[in-house]
Amino acid sequence: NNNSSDSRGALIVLEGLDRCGKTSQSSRLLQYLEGLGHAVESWRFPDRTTSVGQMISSYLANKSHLDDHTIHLLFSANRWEKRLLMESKLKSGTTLIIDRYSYSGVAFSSAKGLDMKWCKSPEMGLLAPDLVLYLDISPEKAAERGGYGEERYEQLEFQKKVAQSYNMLNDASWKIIDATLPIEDVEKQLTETVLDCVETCRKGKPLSELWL
Ligand code: Z5A
Repeated sequence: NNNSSDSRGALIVLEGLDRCGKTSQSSRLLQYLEGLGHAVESWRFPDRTTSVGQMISSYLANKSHLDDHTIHLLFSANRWEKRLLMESKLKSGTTLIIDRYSYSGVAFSSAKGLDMKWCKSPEMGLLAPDLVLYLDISPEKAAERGGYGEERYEQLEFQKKVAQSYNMLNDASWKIIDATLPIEDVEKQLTETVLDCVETCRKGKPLSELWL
């Protein structure tokens, strides 16, 4: 479809272990695409600003305790509460760069021992990313980056299990990026792939839903 008013934005997700550099790269990608004149926004999950997000935030800060299934469903609900807005932004032509999404939901909960199939089910019907950029780094190397903070999950043994879970989620929309390189080199690996994806979506690639 060549009618530019029909062209949609791309749904681009950054995933990876804690300290892999997602936050740094999402702001760089935002600036890069804005610089080229694209309509683009950067989002992150958990979105701690909603009431569900505040429950998640307090759990992550170890200020509240929740059953593993309960927190899993809250993370998912936090994505569902943004689904309509996400779809309307994409359809109006805005590209979204998202720091963590359903893959984090499944990888972190299944690393605790929850069944992976069960973990995937509440994600069904959310919008599927056009591109998942997995910032690949070993848990040991990630831990060297300034050390871990105080939040739940920021422990080496747990991050190793998360890495194993992520390995099982890799599908056709994934691109594995070497996240151990200097920040500028990681960015270079990302920009070309992202531009291709934005272009493909602009040309009319249909939106689809999780979970394949
Ligand atoms: N979680 C979940 O369980 N279920 C879900 O559904 C979702 C999430 C969505 C909070 O996420 C936790 O929630 C998270 C998963 C779980 N727990 N963990 N672990 P969050 O997004 O709030 O927190 P985070 O993802 O762990 O983010 P982070 O600390 O912001 O890390 P980052 O974004 O990957 O990295 P960064 O801030 O860009 O960089 C970290 C440091 O490394 C910083 O000092 C940088 O300057 C440095 N850095 C970055 N890139 C490089 C390179 N290339 N070389 C050297 N140093 C670098």
